[in-house]
Amino acid sequence: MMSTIDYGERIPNNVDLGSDRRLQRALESWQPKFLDWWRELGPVGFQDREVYLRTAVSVSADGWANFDYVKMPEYRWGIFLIPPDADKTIGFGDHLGQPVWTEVPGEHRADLRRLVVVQGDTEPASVEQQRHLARTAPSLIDMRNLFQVNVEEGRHLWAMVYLLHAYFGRDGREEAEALLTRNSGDADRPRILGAFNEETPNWLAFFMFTYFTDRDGKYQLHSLAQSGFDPLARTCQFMLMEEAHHMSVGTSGIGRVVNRTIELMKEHDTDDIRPFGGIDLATLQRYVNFHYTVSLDLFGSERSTNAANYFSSGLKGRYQEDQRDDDHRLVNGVRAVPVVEGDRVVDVEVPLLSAVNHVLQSDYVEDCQRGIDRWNKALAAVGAELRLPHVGFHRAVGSFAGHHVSPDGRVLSAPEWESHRDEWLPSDDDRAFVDSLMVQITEPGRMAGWIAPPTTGINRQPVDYEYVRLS
Ligand code: BYC
Repeated sequence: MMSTIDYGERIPNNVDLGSDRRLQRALESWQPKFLDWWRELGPVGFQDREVYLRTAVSVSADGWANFDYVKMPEYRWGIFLIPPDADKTIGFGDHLGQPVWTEVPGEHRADLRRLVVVQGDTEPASVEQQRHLARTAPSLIDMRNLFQVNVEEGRHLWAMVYLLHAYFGRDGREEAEALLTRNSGDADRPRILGAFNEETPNWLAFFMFTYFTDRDGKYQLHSLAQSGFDPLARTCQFMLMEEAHHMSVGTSGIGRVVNRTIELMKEHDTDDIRPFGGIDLATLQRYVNFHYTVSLDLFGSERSTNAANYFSSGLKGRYQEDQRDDDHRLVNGVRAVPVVEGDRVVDVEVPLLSAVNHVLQSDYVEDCQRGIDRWNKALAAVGAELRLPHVGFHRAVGSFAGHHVSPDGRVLSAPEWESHRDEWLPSDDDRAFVDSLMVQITEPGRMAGWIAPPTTGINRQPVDYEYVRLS
């Protein structure tokens, strides 16, 4: 197994693709379809511009990436897995301690294919959702970050398509085709998971998406990185190295909006900064409420037999499974999960194994809170704060689906909840206002008025570097 990446190949890879002609040919016939999809549903405009992008050149933790100008359609999308470890054993479930699988076990084939397809489906979906954003990029560095995220989501699609082609035979190849024919928001052929059919209409939504929804990606990838099916684990481990940047785009993006909001509040001594071209805190809070809750839905039901089966079969573990101090089988434990009883939210105890989605979701909630805490440190200067709403608020999947819970956790009647909708979630007016602020800024180093500059540039370049060459 090679661990360096061969760029002489049509498809860069570190899996010795050249030694398996059948597989290589299958992937080479998928490649033009991917490129057609990229041209048709990838970023609108700028495809012939040189963008300062990161490309994976090795899988070693230090220095795995190279930065240079590339035109997006010429990006070297490839297949990169962390090298195998011959002594590796399965870390959880019924097969605990047995050697990891290098092929798909027949009895787990359908479940594994489903996990790979669901994961793969989100990657091109996010590119589709974000395709119009360059037109209103608030700065050149933001435009570059958008494109970086987009090409890497494209690479994550490659990662899943490789697994489908290499390990799932003919139905895998069919699933790989279908990943390009389902489209975000399409009435007949939508993407699989709810949040990936929502629009990402403006940059505030983009930063919220990269903070909240990409963070679901982090937790799901971590769980799959534990998988007993080793090729899946190894590919997810590498994807996580790329994913970190996507979340940092969200963290720093929201942080910069918050900083600009504080600046305007101080300058004009008012909360009502809309007349001065800033995003007021009430609007920011509504965007947090929306993106956080649609992302909570991505964890599936708090109680899930699917998730229990994935865990006991060794297909999908928990976040940092290897660092958890328990039996890694979860056959005896119990866990309190929230449910709605009458007009109250109460905890009920359920078998731990059935609650692994809830375990993952809770780790995610804690992680989301860390960003909120950081922004609140800055917001203390104006005596304000942002909050994560109650986990039951605005939910379409799991215990709270069909219930009407307020952001502070009260169970309401449908009409009462509806009467507050515009206080709690972005309203048409909010969206129109945020959209009205969106202007494209292309002069290096300059920022749109609603967002502060980032503190650092990319790859130690200055903030005013020409991250996208427009001429
Ligand atoms: N929307 O037992 P349940 C990322 C369905 S993001 C629509 O509750 P389970 C990224 C479910 O399919 C990470 N349907 O859930 C981020 C099932 O249907 P069937 C993506 C949903 O199976 C940003 C039924 O409801 N990766 O990488 O335990 C940019 C009952 O299911 C939803 C993964 O998700 C929903 N939200 O868990 C780019 C990892 N939720 O079987 C990329 C792989 C549930 O009754 N996926 N349903 O027809 C999984 O592990 C699981 O499929 C889920 C669901 C966690 C998503």
